[in-house]
Amino acid sequence: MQHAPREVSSDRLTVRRLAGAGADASFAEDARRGLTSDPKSIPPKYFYDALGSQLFEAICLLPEYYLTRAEGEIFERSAAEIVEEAASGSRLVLVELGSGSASKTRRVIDAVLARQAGLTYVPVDISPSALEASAHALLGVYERLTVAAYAGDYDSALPHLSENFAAGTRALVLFLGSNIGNFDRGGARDFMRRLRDALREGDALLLGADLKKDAAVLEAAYDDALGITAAFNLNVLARANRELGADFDLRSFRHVAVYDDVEGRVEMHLESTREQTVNLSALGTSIGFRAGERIHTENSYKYSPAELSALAGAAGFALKRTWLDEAGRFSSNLLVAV
Ligand code: AVJ
Repeated sequence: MQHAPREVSSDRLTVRRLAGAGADASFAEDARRGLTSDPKSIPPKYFYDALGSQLFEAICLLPEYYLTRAEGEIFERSAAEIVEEAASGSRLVLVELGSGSASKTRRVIDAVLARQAGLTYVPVDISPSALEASAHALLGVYERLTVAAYAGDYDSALPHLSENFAAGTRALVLFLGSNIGNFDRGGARDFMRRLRDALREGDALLLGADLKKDAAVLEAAYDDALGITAAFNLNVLARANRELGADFDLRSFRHVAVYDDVEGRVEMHLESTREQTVNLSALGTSIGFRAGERIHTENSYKYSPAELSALAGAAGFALKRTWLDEAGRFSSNLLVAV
């Protein structure tokens, strides 16, 4: 159902910039807090500058990073069913949190447009460049689509979602690709409660969650042979050099990915390979590193089916149905706001 891109008229597109979008003062504050803490950390949302968003797209093509393909397989087989169950007879508005390139979203849009005449798509992404590129690409492909995009972090976008909820519609919120995995377990529940509060009873959430599995499979997914994930991780230091006037020597840090099976999470770190001092001129400060000292840059939590239904219930949703890929690595969970 894909056609060649054509010219896009801006009457079908709005892009609003919220807190957290693009180069933002919060990076300086969060970097200062994280790098002066023990252990050191930088929040993962700062991976996604223009290059970081593209590196993540490359990760999704890696043989080791099975998540994207597994979720794509579920959508290829079951998008029509998912949309049918989410709509339960009503017209849908489609929201996506962390939309990125929105390539998997196309199958969902196809399925919605097979059931209704037009569709409002509301993507939210921290990267304005990724958001604009994906919105233009989608509008070029889908004549019956209107895009109301929000550039910013999730929490800034939540109060705006209902601006797009016309009477008689149901929202289907896509939170795909294991994006939920960046929250710790309590943070995931709290965020989903805030999301629930931004929705109406009967609105749906399609939650893509990666499943707990063998450590070797998980660690390879976050430490690929080509070194793309290493570049993705190190890029946050390059961003700090550019935006915070820092002088990180990227060659003196190495990418580390480990699965902690007690916490059920893959951790990513940047490990200093020598004792060194890094200056951050925009912060007017310098940071010392011991040889082997790490900056914790990301957690990617993995779920069991039981944890997913508990999470849904604790956040004010009912878990209506779960779809798995053939190999049982990844889950798409349809939750309904109660
Ligand atoms: C975009 C958060 C879903 O945790 O799997 C991929 C990010 N980090 N490889 C994930 C990521 C390293 C990804 N999410």
